[in-house]
Amino acid sequence: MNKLLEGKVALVLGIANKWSLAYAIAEAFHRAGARLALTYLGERQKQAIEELAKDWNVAAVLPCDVTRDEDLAALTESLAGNKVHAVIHSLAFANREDLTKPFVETSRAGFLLAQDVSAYSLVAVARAVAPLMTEGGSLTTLTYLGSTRVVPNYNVMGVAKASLEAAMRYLAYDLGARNIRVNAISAGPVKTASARAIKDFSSILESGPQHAPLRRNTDPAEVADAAVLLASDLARGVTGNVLFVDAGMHVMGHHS
Ligand code: IMJ
Repeated sequence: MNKLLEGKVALVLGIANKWSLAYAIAEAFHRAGARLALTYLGERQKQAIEELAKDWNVAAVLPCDVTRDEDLAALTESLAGNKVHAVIHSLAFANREDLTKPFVETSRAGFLLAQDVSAYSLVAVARAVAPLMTEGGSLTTLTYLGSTRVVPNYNVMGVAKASLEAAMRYLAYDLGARNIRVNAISAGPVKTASARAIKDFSSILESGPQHAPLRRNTDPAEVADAAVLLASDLARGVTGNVLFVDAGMHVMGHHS
């Protein structure tokens, strides 16, 4: 592929390990010529991220717990002096029990935690990074079909993703005046650390090959290539969108 992101600096939040969608995206951004800034959650992750990133052109590896305003302020401080062109927001969290019990049992605290980490964080990150995006830019978040359709067990995360998608649209409106585009990629099921923990995930992965229009599951590299597109000038007219990268699964109403 040609160097669609040559000369651009991209901030990627949400790499946990090499199965993370954020990892596939960072890798594709590197291949497309971007310089990367990466964040990690907790000191334990620092070494792991540095190891994963060792072959990339890395401007910074920074701690960032998106629920802490201090961390976001420090992120802005650390990156000051760099112009940032692209941001990938690829993180979410809900209590494990809220992804197994009936949704009606969701506690107030569990609901608010999922909203804080998975949806409000996009607003907080946008506000922290927008001042550095002086040449315009692109912010891309990751979402899932459970935001608009009921996917059993997705529960409180579905509500958080609905909130995330709405926040994405309002941010697209606010930041559009500064030529900052905001979009979401709705990825099909991928076996990441976030998905592995889910019961019956293997049966979910059987659905793609049988029922998706492309008759297969989603490859992280396909999500990553779509993220390169959205961050690139090829997508200069694209903002406020949810782009499905799911082998077409979202079009199905019923299957035979
Ligand atoms: C998650 C739960 C239920 C069904 C699910 C998922 N399906 C998919 C996911 C069908 C694809 C993965 N996904 C899209 C997520 O957004 C996962 C978020 C998540 C996962 C965990 C597991 C471990 C934990 N908290 C989590 N919080 C959010 O403790």
